[in-house]
Amino acid sequence: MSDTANRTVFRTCPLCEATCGLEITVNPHEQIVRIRGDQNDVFSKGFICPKGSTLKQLYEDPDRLRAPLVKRNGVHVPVSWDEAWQEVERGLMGVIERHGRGSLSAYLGNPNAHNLGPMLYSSVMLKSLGSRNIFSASSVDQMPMHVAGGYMFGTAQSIPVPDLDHTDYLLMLGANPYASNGSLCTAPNYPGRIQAIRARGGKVVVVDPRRTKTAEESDEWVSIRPGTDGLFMSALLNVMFAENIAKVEPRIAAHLNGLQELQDAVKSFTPDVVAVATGVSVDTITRIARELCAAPTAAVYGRIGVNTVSFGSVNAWLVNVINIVTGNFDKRGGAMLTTPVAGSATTRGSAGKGKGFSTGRGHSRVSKKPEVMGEYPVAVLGEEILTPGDNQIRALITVGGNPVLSTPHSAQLDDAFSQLDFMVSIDIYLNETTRHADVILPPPSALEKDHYDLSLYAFAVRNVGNYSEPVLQKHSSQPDEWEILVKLGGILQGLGAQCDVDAIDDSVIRAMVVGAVSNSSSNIYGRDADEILQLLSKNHRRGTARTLDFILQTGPYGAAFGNNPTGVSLDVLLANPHGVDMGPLEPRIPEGLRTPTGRIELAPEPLIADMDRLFASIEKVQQHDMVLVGRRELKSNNSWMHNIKVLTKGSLSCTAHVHPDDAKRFGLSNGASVRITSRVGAIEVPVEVTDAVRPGVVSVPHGWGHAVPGTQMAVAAEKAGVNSNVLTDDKEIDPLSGNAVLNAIPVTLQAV
Ligand SMILES: Nc1nc2c(c(=O)[nH]1)N[C@H]1C(S)=C(S)[C@@H](COP(=O)(O)OP(=O)(O)OC[C@H]3O[C@@H](n4cnc5c(=O)[nH]c(N)nc54)[C@H](O)[C@@H]3O)O[C@H]1N2
Ligand SMILES: Nc1nc2c(c(=O)[nH]1)N[C@H]1C(S)=C(S)[C@@H](COP(=O)(O)OP(=O)(O)OC[C@H]3O[C@@H](n4cnc5c(=O)[nH]c(N)nc54)[C@H](O)[C@@H]3O)O[C@H]1N2
Ligand code: SF4
Ligand SMILES: [Mo]
Repeated sequence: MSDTANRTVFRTCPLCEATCGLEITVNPHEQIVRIRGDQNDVFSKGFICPKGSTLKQLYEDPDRLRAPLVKRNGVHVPVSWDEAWQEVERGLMGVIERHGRGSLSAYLGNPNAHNLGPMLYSSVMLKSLGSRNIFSASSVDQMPMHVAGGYMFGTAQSIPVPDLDHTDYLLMLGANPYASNGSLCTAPNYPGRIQAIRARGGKVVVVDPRRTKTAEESDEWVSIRPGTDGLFMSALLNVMFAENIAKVEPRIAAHLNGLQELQDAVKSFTPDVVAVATGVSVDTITRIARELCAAPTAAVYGRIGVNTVSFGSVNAWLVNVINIVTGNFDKRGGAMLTTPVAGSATTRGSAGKGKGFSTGRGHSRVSKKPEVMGEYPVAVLGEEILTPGDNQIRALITVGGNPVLSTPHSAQLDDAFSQLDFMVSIDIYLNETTRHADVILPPPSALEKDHYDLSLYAFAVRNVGNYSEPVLQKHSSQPDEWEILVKLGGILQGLGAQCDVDAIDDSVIRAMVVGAVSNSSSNIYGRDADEILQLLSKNHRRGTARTLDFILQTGPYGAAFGNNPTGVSLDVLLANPHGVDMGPLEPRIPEGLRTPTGRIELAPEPLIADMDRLFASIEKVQQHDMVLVGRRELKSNNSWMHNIKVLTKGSLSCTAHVHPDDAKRFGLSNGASVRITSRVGAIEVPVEVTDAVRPGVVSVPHGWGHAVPGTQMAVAAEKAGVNSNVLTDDKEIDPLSGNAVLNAIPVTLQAV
């Protein structure tokens, strides 16, 4: 290849959970010529969606921040990195002096799960905070799955994944992978994998209040009343026990606690008791229960629509329970724990037993919500800032999050942010949230960072690994995202704006190595820590690359620094730019368990206890009231990709979907506006009358509402839409996980 030729590089797409491989062509001027699917990617095999190629537009977006911004007299102005760091030190240390560390807080948003730097280094910043006020997008998303998996199998990461590629029957609740491309089931070309189930003679059933594209492309759409999936699933179990068709595999039964308690807990949930409330007929419930038990293999999968509701944890638990009780857990074609290449909590420690899972190490100050996974529910962030008293939150650090659009009662949160003493945001845009920040620290563009999907591969339908080096060189003054987090950590530790990032990084990796060589279940137990550190630091490796190499080498397939010469290391991944594939998911019970009993807990006490509240909810269903649900669209990505013109062109998608019967009832017509009011707020939004939503349900997507003063997203401002989280209620959370309730919100409609 001559100097003037284009070069081709491969990089995993960081935008959603599907982890598609991209083939990126770069010209000699270091400009992106083309991005398309990598045909040779071991996992995605060329599949991409319309967002994948927009990494180019994101990189080139003139609104994407290239320099830190500091707010001066209410206006954000670009400054040098040195100036920005001094401002951060002054602000944070000032708040610590005046109010103590209990007044500090941090919020981590969704992109962190897709970014190697924060995956490996946000803990440096969070530990240095010295405050329990830690929040993240997990509590507007998947926290119930961590809680259910934690109680049942022993770690928060013990989330079984539906084995899409081998199952004969997929029951999907509250998920729309044709739009989302899947979640906590990493599966590039999820739609293709669904069609493959059908092509091999299997069946796909979709439970959703909306007739989504996924429902349309499946065998059966079960239209359910929002918020009632717990009733529906309890009734499925009730039928299975009543008809004696439940069949736990003997291999699993040998490691199971709580079958009788479970059976007792679902005894009152007969199909006829739940049919009216759920809107699903007795016949349908009974038939689906029988089909699940009769299928050679089956997998139940539930996501956003069953997690972000009042019974989120119960729902996540019932999904796991049905997989176990139908004989489909831990078996090919069922729901399985993964064995990720980089390892996870499910592969660490001693096999088969652990310290288990618990919540409530601390409670939030104002409304006493229990800690879950080291965090408090983001739904209480607003009240923690607004309620005076000791340890009232005065300073906030956001990392790749836009809670002003993405979390409940967002008008209150917006107001709360304006009252903070000091705020720092690590973000690529000046948007609805970061406009409140005193300092914004921009990380490099995705194309200028290295990448490995540490988080998402832990929930993938195959055990794969793929590392991407930066595609483009970043400007020499631009710190990497991990360096920003480490520096922030150093400042919080009191080391000052001039602190030595490399020295902190060295101490982080040293602590990891020292921990591993003294841990009898590590594959480098007993080795010399200095020797390992030397091997890790060859080629002057540091930061994300070095830490990832350590994690890979000490993972389940790891090279273990020579102990396993054919094992995985960063060098192996560098030599395999299309990824490595360790094969399909394999059974892991009992070795994969980390419960204190060494058994699967089918009936954890906190979940069984919540069944009374579930039963009581039957009475509360109001037949004629309207409830709000969300929806995702393929060309949108939560709140932050609306500044990309190729994605937002065409008709505005921020509309309220209303069934023709309801349109008639409330005098609404296509294109006219409807006023939607909830307990906490009201929005006005254009109506789209469609029978793709069930009567009694209004659907508005989240992540819109951009035309806010003080932001810098010119394209997004042209098609601003409205913020649906003005309607979601900060006082309604799933009590066990603290997860926000974002679906099944009681609302009233009024023609405007
Ligand atoms: N294009 C695109 N892809 C994305 C994202 C995006 O914003 N855009 N976001 C990413 C993120 S952060 C996530 S977490 C995943 C989420 O991925 P999914 O879980 O697939 O999320 P949704 O597409 O919102 O699908 C949720 C479905 O639940 C339905 N629903 C609402 N309430 C209920 C209910 O009470 N019961 C039932 N059964 N269904 C209900 C909704 O109608 C909707 O169809 O997607 C990821 N991928
Ligand atoms: N009503 C309703 N609300 C919802 C949902 C719903 O279904 N319905 N879904 C919920 C879900 S599942 C989620 S995950 C949350 C998401 O909630 P958040 O994570 O709070 O919001 P995002 O819209 O993902 O915002 C991401 C932010 O990260 C910035 N960013 C992008 N790339 C990078 C990067 O590489 N580094 C850094 N540092 N910043 C970056 C963006 O500019 C943006 O400010 O929303 C939740 N909110
Ligand atoms: S499906 Fe997700 S990972 Fe794949 S190209 Fe689209 S946004 Fe990227
Ligand atoms: Mo999410």
